[in-house]
Amino acid sequence: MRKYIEQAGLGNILDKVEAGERLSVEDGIQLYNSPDILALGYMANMVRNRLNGDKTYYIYNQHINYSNICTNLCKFCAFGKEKGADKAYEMSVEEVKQKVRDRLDEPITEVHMVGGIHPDLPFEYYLDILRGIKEVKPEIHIQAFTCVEIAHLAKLADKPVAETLEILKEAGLGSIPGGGAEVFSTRIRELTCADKLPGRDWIEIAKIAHKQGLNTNATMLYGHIETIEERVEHLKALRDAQDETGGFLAFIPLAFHPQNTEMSSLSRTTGIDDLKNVAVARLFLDNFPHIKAYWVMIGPKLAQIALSFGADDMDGTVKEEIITHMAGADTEQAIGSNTLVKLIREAGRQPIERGTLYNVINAHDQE
Ligand code: V47
Repeated sequence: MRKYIEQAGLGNILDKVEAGERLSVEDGIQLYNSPDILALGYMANMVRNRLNGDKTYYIYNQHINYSNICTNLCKFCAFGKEKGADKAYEMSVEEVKQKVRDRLDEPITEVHMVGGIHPDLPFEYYLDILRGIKEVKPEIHIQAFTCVEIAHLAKLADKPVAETLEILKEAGLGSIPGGGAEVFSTRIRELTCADKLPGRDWIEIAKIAHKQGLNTNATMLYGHIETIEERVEHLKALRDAQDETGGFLAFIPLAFHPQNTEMSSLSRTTGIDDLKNVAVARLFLDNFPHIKAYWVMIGPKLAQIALSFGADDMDGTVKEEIITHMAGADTEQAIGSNTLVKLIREAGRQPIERGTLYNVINAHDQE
């Protein structure tokens, strides 16, 4: 394989990967520019095996999107709606609780809850939905509110972010999902989401959360108008932040879905670009323990292949996905845990049902 990788012009990077050396920004750009997906995959798989062996994680989770009413109205988003617009909705505290109650007979261990930047819901609402979920299912882990929402909640609470997080924690918040990161570049943010929290503030909030003992995830929305340099700059910012705090659990590359967005003239991402984003992330983010192949966005079949291209986590059962489906996703809104186990096993890996913080729930080794 060395000869093959050298012929692909990536011998210098293979040397570093084999020696466990950190890749430079130039290396990241070179990897993205290479069309040789097998060379990238081989190297990413080497790192994946070094970090996680054959272990491949999934979670029994349920997504709840409490409201899509949003003042940001990002151009890449089909989910966010202006208040009063057709398809705008907001759930009452009781409706959020009912979503959890409806699935009490399922072994769900995590609620993943995000929403838009709502113009007038009060801070108490957010505390009430956290408390409400815990009331219905006290043992559940709530992973909720992106760093963008946390910034908004701190404004509503009129308190510093650290203090706001403490209040949210007391109400039931367990960790923070990775959404809202998009691409940190100011150029991209100005063109696609000018009203959104700036990239450097997103990172700042993630770092504050880590210091308050809350783990977070990180994402990158790729496949629209960002350049390769901007992708690597994004990954570098995450790697630098992780060096400081160590609080990120997983990185999730998010494939842009154009339908029903203001960027609908763009086409969908390709399989090669999807795999490349997994592989480059695994190679570049040497301090991130986990890379997710999010089946909702790239489809279960490609997510399965991605397990040999650097990914060690398939996310979970999800139950009711709305954000990507409003933007034209053709995957199902949920997937059975048996299907996830089968996909993982057939990829020659060990399925492990995990909790949010990667605690092992079922290692499937008695089967
Ligand atoms: O924040 C919005 C992105 C995110 C589109 O933390 C779009 O484990 C594609 O963050 N096409 C929400 N993506 C999803 C998300 C997530 C999903 C799964 C796991 C985790 C985790 C996080 O989806 C948004 C935004 O970045 N998004 N519009 C679109 N048209």
